[in-house]
Amino acid sequence: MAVSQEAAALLAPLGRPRVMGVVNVTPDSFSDGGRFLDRDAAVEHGLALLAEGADVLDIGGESTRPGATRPLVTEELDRVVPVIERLAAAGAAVSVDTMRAEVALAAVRAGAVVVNDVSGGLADEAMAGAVAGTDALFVAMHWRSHSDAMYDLASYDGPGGVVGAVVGELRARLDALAAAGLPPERVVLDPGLGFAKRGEQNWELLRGLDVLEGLGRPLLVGASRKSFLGALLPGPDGSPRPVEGREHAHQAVVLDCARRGVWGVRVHDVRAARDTLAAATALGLAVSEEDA
Ligand code: PMM
Repeated sequence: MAVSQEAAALLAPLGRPRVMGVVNVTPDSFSDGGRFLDRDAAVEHGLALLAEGADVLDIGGESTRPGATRPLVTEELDRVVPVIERLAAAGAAVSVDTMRAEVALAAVRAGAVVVNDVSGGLADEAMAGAVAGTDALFVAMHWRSHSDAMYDLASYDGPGGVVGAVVGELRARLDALAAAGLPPERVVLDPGLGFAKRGEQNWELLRGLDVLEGLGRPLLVGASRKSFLGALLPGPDGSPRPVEGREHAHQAVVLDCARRGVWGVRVHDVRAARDTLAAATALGLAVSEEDA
């Protein structure tokens, strides 16, 4: 199926990265601490992010934090579908952050125009075919396993190191998705910062984004609040900087994404990202991916 007009509009050149605002509807997300479990609060948070300039809202009902237990499908549906319905009705371009085909389909019926799968279709073999039958975009993130085992798989000893491995595995995802009926034109790629990557490997990936751009698809980058930023900024006792103190370093990443023509940044602080992108644009640093 071809993508919807709304989904196609999300791929049009904009001259700066799209800002995807995170709305976690989970009791245990490390960064929101469960504050938005309540649906009304999640909708309110989404509307606030929209008012701050979010181009897309990413609604997720499963925490991918290491050690988090997976919700039942019914729980995940119950968390995300009502929130998506209300935010889509309010005019937001909505993305659903899920690894489950059943949730993706219900989300698209509720108004989502993007399916953001951190496993790139690997966690649920029905995902690619299910999304192929809709008119939504698909975000395929680099992923090696569920969070309980992902750090055991954070070794990248082949040629090209972590960048070479991520490029090769994302290329394989593009091929597998196409074989399931989901062509590359409908896919956005994401290096999956923090997912089976240890501190320095995330910086290598960010420095190597131009190699990922060689895959010919728009890129989404999610660095916001992640532990590699905390590890960059240790306190006097060597402990990582807590989540709430990582935003300034994150904005340097957002600026670099603008300079490189990245398609989107997935962020918690939408206002900060839009401010950085406004300054990047005024400085002539922000480019569309075609011009990068
Ligand atoms: N990171 C998280 C969740 N979903 N989706 C994409 N596409 N890329 C990411 O980097 C990503 C994601 C985990 O972060 P959170 O717990 O702060 O939402």
